[in-house]
Amino acid sequence: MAVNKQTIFSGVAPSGTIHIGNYLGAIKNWVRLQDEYRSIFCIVDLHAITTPQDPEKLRKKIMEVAMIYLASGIDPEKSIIFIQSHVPAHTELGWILNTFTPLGELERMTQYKDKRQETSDKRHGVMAGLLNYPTLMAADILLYQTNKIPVGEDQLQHIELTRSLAERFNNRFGPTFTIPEALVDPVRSQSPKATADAPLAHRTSNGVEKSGARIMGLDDPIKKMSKSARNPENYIALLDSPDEIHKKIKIAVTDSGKEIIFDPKNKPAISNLLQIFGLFTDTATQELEKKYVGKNYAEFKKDLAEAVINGLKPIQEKYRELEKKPDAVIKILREGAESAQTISSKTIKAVKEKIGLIS
Ligand code: ATP
Ligand code: LTN
Repeated sequence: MAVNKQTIFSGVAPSGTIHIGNYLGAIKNWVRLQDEYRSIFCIVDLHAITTPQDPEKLRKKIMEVAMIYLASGIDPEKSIIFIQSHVPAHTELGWILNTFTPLGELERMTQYKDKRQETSDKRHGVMAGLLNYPTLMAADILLYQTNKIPVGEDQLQHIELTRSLAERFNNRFGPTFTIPEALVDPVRSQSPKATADAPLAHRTSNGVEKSGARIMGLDDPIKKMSKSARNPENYIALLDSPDEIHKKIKIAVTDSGKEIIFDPKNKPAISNLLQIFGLFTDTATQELEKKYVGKNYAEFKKDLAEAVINGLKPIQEKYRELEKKPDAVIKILREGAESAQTISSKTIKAVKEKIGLIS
């Protein structure tokens, strides 16, 4: 791994069902980026426990996410893959950053506000870990002197918080953290050759504007596709069978009218399906629009289901192979943790010294 490369860091929490939104919004881009950047991909288990988890299921999910990373093409020869709780510096820096984070900044995070509703326990109310989720995420990022964070658009608010924490810390104690930036893949509306650094514009009914990758729920195109959705018809899981995929796409909500056009404001459902189609086949949504002029939703949906099935097939095959070799997967994760430990220990040592702890 060349030292002069910029660093990217990202993670997925092992909770709920990994879906094509996670893949298209995050993991698929990591695979492409790992050649260009020093890449660190984490299974953020300590983030998963900010909402209630069953221990047996959690253990399985952690392995599932690791195998999905590998099956999707994250290559341990090129990237560091590890489990967050294997590197104690994450919780150490997370705690330290908590002592520098105004409560009000955490309370206004959208993800916190949404999850607070869903997870609030009748007797005890909300758990403190849910509120402190973003400081742990900031620690994940800042420990590795990360330059870029490839994530879906829903994470931008957390990254803004990370940046302001880092800036404030640097101002008070001197340069300590690299100030990171989000890397959000744009919708491929014009050219399949678009890159995250050269964002494309996409057409909306009121002109041209930029948009980040956000896959919406199949049952409700106004809300993002979500791992914790109660209704499995909200998402296509990465490990869904061809039959399930056909069925879910068939019953996916559509808009009124018949035209297959990309217009997220007025036709959110069909635009979402076009976006999924485009991302799986590396085709501009404008090309797809042309292809489906005069065709009906049923024909379009049948082709879309085939495109998703074909796109997921190699991942699912690789996953089934990895399932047979859990020891090999654990070995990759242990080695990843060692490399992550080497990098992060330098940052945590510097932080402790700067704030007056004896390290
Ligand atoms: P939950 O809904 O339970 O919060 P999630 O589906 O958002 O979970 P995360 O683990 O929070 O999943 O996200 C993992 C990665 O996937 C992040 O980079 C996130 O931005 C991206 N991601 C999640 N959902 C979508 C989506 N619908 N479209 C695009 N990217 C997404
Ligand atoms: N909050 C993120 C998961 C996450 C993450 C990170 C992403 C935890 N730590 C560090 C990027 C960098 C999410 O996707 N829900």
